[in-house]
Amino acid sequence: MTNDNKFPPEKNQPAGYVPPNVWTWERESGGVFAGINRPTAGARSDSELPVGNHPHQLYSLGTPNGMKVSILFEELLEAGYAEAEYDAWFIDIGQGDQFGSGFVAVNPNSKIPALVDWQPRLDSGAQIEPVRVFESGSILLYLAEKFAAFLPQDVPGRSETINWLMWQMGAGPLLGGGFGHFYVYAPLKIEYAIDRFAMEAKRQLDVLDRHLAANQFMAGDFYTIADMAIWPWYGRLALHQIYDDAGTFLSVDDYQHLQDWARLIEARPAVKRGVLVNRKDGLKERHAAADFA
Ligand SMILES: N[C@@H](CCC(=O)N[C@@H](CS)C(=O)NCC(=O)O)C(=O)O
Repeated sequence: MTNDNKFPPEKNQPAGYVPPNVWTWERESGGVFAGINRPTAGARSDSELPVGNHPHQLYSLGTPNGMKVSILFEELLEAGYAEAEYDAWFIDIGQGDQFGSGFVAVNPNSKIPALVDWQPRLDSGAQIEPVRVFESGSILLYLAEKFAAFLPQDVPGRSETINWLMWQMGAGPLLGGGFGHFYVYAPLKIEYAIDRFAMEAKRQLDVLDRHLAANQFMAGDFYTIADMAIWPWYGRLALHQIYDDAGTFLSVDDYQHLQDWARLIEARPAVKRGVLVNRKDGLKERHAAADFA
């Protein structure tokens, strides 16, 4: 790496820091989640995952990425798809549950949410492997296709739904890993980083607001898995429900169409249940509809 006068090291943070030629992991970076971060993948301990009575076994936590899937399950059940019953198990990412061998076998990327579907084995009657599904967008698509629900069957409607689903999967890390990390979790406030990601977060909010000015839902006239992917992040940000006072910092109340959509989704009974799943302050585990009582 060259350091000419345009980038004097004394302007770096910390002052004088110059990236070495080869990065090595010498110490934790500090801040929330630093204790679980390592530069390597794979299992760190031997532990099996629990399996309940339903075909769908969800291993998750009530974060925005986790909520996407529990909201879809609750929407499917609300719409009368009784075969969408599921067991939702609490994965404590702060304690490193995602690095247990059982979890890693389901998701080699060690992130919630992860799903195991035993239905194909039950249907075949043979000892075939259950289907593993990881990445929240993949899980939403898998379930929407399995039940032919919340995903339009016509080509334009299906494409528009997947457009916005993929938009969320690509945009979300800039909001979460970018803005959220530097605004809330980083052990020091870095103006450059916060400015960069606040700018991007606001640009994304404007993308949504402009789209929702002309569309009731993300894919047009119908509520789909695209809304379920986007709402836990951007809807809840608009409603001041994530990242402390980030809603104020980003002036979320200015995005009127986003506000209307966020409230519309929040009012759905299945969404109200879905956000409680796998939360210590909600329903830590979910095995039956009666658990919500
Ligand atoms: N792209 C993934 C992201 C999932 C993700 O980042 N999950 C976080 C919680 S919201 C996690 O499990 N973090 C644990 C870790 O990084 O070790 C998805 O959408 O499923």
